[in-house]
Amino acid sequence: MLDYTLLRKGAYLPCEDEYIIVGDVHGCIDELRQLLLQNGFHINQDGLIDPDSSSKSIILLGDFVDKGSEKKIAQTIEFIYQNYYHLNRDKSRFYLIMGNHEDMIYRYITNDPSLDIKSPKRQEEKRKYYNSADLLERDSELKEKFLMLHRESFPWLKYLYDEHFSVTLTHAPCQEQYLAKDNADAYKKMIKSVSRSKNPNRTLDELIPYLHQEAKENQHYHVFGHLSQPNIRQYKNKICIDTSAIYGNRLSCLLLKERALDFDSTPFLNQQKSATQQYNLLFDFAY
Ligand SMILES: [Mn+2]
Repeated sequence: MLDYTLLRKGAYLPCEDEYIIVGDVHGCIDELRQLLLQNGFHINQDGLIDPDSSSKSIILLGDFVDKGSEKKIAQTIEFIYQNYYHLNRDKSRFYLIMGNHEDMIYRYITNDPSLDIKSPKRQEEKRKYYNSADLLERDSELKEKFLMLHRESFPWLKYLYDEHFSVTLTHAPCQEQYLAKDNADAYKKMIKSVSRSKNPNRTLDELIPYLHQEAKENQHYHVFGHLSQPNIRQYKNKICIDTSAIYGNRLSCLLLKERALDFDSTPFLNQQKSATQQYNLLFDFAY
């Protein structure tokens, strides 16, 4: 079991700030840098973001590790680590949300006794889905940096502008009864939803019916990643911004300022081998 008491509690974001909220990076460091550059940030030769180059705060929606090449995952962790402490020196400008991959990597590299790490099944899973674990086990400095970022991650963040407009951010979609709640059960649901690979014959809308059933025509948005999609998927107030960068598609972000949502994205830059997947489309119904 992950000790959810170690996880930071969720938090409310200052509404006077504006935000760039980036979906699942999975080692796509070149695309992350490009997305920040095209949104006004300057990055110096040492990889440091100039805090005065943009008034936006950065939020990563979780799953910045795994799937990418080891080299790119290492660069991603270094970039996030150095800029996390650099940008947050005077005030909060960089936030991290916990993804299921950060959660699992943490459990592997801290030898979570409930994981039964030595079992062939776990070893196979580690090799197949959690390739950052091996890298961090070989590089103790990088592992320390990852552990510090893991400790800083939030299960949820909420931007509550007024009674008509709010945006709740989590890594995975979840039922509203768990959304922005602070207990171990809710954290689990906000970090990971039902596995698609274990349910290959069911559509995503069948697997997580609560998402479209609970969707409402209002401006209390729930924005999440986790379910890699070919494009940004929105149904009413539910929005998925994981557009499959590491699968060779695009890295996307939500831009949030006052009562307005905007979106941007950048294509996969082919600086590493892309992963493969079959799209299982969210909100794949006529509406
Ligand atoms: Mn995920």
